[in-house]
Amino acid sequence: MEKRPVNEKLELWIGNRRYSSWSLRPWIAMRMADIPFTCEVIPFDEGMGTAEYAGTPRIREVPPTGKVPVLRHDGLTVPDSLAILEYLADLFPERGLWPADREQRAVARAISAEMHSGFAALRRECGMNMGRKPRRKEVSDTVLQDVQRIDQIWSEVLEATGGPFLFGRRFCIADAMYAPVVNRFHAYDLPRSAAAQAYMEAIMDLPAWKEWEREALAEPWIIPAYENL
Ligand SMILES: N[C@@H](CCC(=O)N[C@@H](CS)C(=O)NCC(=O)O)C(=O)O
Repeated sequence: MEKRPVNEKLELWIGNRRYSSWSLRPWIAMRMADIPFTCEVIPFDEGMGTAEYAGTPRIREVPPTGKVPVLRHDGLTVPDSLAILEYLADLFPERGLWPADREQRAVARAISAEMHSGFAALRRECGMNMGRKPRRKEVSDTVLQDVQRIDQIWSEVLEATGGPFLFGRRFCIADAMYAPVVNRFHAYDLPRSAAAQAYMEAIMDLPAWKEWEREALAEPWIIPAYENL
């Protein structure tokens, strides 16, 4: 069996909590699994122009990909939200980051992969914004197709597992992968079923969600381009 690394200290680098959807994924998974970690915000460079951010923005220098999130552990640098979540599942097998049931795990992995590689229109037109006052946005047909597909995924798995989370009573990686979409559905008041609404409420009621939201609203960085979507 693989030996557990000696150094248990985990460091997560994230972007602006207000906008960085990919950062929310590992952050909320670690909170929900009660994994201790330190967290550093590396703000996006857009619209900064302040003395503090003069020169090369740290986001271009620090993460190897020029993007966040990044996990650092025991001399290892893991970029990419899904790769980080997989690494955490390996490191903490007892925390149930993936469902215990093999078939459920296969579905959880498939819908996580679908989220990671898909839904480009929704991501482009309805960026995550923790500070947006919920108001309806008229969206393109392509976005509506994304929204309907996500609603279908949520409804089918919730019906099969009984909720309140996608795979039952334990928050898992699939929930973390879809957490930013919960904000998008809410903030842009996108059309959704009662099952999707109940799921969104379960996620937005979590103390971890409220902690992220509180810290997002306390940030000094407002990026007009993201506010005017
Ligand atoms: N596939 C990567 C994507 C990471 C990504 O695009 N991060 C965005 C923030 S949500 C970023 O760092 N953008 C900064 C930039 O492109 O300047 C992941 O899942 O972590």
